[in-house]
Amino acid sequence: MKKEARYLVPNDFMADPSVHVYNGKLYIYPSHDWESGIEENDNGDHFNMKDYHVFSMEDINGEVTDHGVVLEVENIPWAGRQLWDCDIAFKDGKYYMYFPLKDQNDIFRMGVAISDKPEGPFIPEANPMWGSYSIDPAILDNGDGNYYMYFGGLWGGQLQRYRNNKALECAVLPEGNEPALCPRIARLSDNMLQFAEEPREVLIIDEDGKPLTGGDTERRFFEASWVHKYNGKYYFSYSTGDTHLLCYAIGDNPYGPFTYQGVILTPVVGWTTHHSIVEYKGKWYLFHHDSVPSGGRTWLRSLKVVELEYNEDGTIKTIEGQ
Ligand code: FUB
Repeated sequence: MKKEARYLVPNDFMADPSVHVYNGKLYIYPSHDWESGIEENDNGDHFNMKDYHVFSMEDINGEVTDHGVVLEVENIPWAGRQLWDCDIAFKDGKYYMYFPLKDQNDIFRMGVAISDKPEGPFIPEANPMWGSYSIDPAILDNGDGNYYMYFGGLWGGQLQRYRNNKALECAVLPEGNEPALCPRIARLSDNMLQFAEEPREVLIIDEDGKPLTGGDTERRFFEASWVHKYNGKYYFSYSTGDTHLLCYAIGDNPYGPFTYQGVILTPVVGWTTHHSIVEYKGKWYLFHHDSVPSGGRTWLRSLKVVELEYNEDGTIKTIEGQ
């Protein structure tokens, strides 16, 4: 389906939007792209982001307020480089920002920063979360007092360097009929600052119950986890990375397994595709990005929103990215 999308921040480059409704407003937590001069490579070194802004809106067609810089690499005690996609959770009057950042050994870890307000500023903890690795945290508030972090990303996201939560000597990417690498999930501790359990694999299976394979690049997980609930089901959505699709799979509980359903968004202009799905004032929206305004420069991306619709059976109507 071809649909009209709206660019949200035309005067700057923002990507990877995580969107939540707090106090009746939409709050957008994106990555902040900039021209750092680093050459494009498969390791993602050109995504050399150094701060986050927060944006809010009271109406999907209304003004977008920029709340300014809310967290910077230079203020994070354990920082190396590259602030990638973040997400937020609210609990007991505090807002927790979870962000992936390379440490001083160039290893991605998850950090936490805290604020009393959804618009920040966010104050970082002194150390990354114990046992954390890879990128793209997405937090599910399950509504029962439990919060879960989904995470992981291939290639520059370093997930192929781990098995069973331990670092490998050499990275291994499954190929052909080998089971694909899965995103990870861990319940968060009561104080929201650590994992409350060892991260587990989130299985994505096909219609016959078989795990998706590494060679199935049009369907297997690459990065950009997001989870939302619709009609009592859990929808796990993600990017297929090098095949540039946003896909989704449905499960009955936060841990899955999730059964592959189809494509939410066909490829956009730019290499990456990344999103969030949120309900606001009775409608559903897909927030995402593309590189049209920068003339296709993959590291300079622009935020967009488009309405997302379901079929009667709960499947999502595919949206054309271009
Ligand atoms: O923005 C940097 C990385 O690009 C994100 O973490 C990935 O999901 C991809 O969008």
